[in-house]
Amino acid sequence: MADLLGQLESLAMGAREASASAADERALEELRVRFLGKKGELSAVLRGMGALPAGERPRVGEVANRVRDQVEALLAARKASLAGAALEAELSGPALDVTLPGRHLAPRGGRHPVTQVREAIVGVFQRLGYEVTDGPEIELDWYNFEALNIPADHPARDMQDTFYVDEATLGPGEQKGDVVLRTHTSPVQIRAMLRAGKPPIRVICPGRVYRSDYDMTHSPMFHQVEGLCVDEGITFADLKGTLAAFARAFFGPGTRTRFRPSYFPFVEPGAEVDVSCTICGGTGKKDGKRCGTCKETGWLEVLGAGMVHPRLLANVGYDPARHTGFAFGMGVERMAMLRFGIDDLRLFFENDLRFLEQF
Ligand code: FA5
Repeated sequence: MADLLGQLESLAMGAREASASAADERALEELRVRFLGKKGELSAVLRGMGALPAGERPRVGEVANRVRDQVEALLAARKASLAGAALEAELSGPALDVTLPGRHLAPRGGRHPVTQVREAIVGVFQRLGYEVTDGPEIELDWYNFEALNIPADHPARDMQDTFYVDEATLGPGEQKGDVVLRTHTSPVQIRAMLRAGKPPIRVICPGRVYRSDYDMTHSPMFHQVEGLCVDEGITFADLKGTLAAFARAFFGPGTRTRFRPSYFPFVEPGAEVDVSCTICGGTGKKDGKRCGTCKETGWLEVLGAGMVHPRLLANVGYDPARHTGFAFGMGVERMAMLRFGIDDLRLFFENDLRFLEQF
C-alpha cells in the first residue's frame, strides 16, 4: 500500500511541475491524457490496487480520487492563467490605429452609357405595350435587303457600305453576297412578322448593326432600335402619336417633334423625325449665341420612320388590303450623344475609364 501511495504522491508532484511549465492549451491537453487518460499514470496506479488486500483498498482509492481532483484543478488553473496572460499581452500590445487610411475598394463597374440609353429607349416602348424581340447579326441578304424592298442597285448594297461574309465561311448552298452583317435592325421587321404569323404585332428590337463607316458621328459597329406595329386600321396618326410620346418620355415633357418626308424603300410614306433641340430648347440660340448642337435650326434629326410598305406585308404573306402598320428605326449612339451632350461617337468605343466613369 505504501508503495501505491508513494506513486500517487509523486504523480501529484509531477503533475504540479508539468502544468506549471505548460506553455499552451495543447500542452495542457497532453498532460491531461498523460496523467488522467485511460492509459495514463493514474489508471496505471489504480490497476495496481487489485493486488492489495481488500481492507487497504478504500484508503488508496480515497487518495487516488483526491489526486485526480488535484490534477484537474491544477490543469484548470493553468488554463485560466494562460488565457489571462494572452489577454494581458493583447491589451498591452500596440494599439489599433484607426487613423490608418483604409484599403481601397475595387472600383465599381457600371453600365455602359450606350447600354443605359438602349435600356431607356426600350423601357419607354415596353411601357407603351411593345414586346422586345431580336434577330441575328449575321443576316441573309434576303432579310436585310430583298424582303425590305431594297433593290439590287441600291447604294446600301454596295461593297463600300456593307460587310459581306467571306466565301470561306458561307454555309451549304449560300453564295457570296447572300450573307451580310446586318446593316440595320429592319430585317427584324420581316422576321417578327413571319414569327407572329398574323397581326397584331407590336415589337421593339434593340441590337448591333454594321456599316463600312468611320467618322465623328459614324462607326463601323453601332446600335439601333427598331419598332414595328402592324394591325387593322393603323394609320400615320398612330405613328406620329407614338413617336411624339416617345420623344417626350425620352427627352423631356416639353419636347416637340417634326416629321419631314423622306425615302426608305421599306416604308411608304416615309419620314425623318426631328425633335426640338435639347440644348437650346428649339430656339437655335444658346446664351445669345448660335447653338452648335442643332446648327441654329432648333431641330435635331433622331430617327427614320414610315408606314410599312404594302410589298413587305405581301412578302410575308399578310394581306395589305386588311392590315397596315408603321415602323421606325433609330441609332442608339446618336440618342446617347444627344442625351449626354457628346460630340464624338467614337468615345463610346474607346473604353477610356476617364470617359466611362462620368455616366
Ligand atoms: C435606317 O437604318 C432605317 N432602317 C431606319 C428605319 C427603320 C426607317 C424603319 C424607316 C422605318 P438610317 O440609315 O438613316 O436608317 O439609320 C438610322 C440611324 O442610325 C441614323 O439616324 C443614325 O442615328 C444611325 N446611324 C447610321 N449610320 C451610323 C453609323 N455608322 N454609326 C452610328 N450611327 C449610325
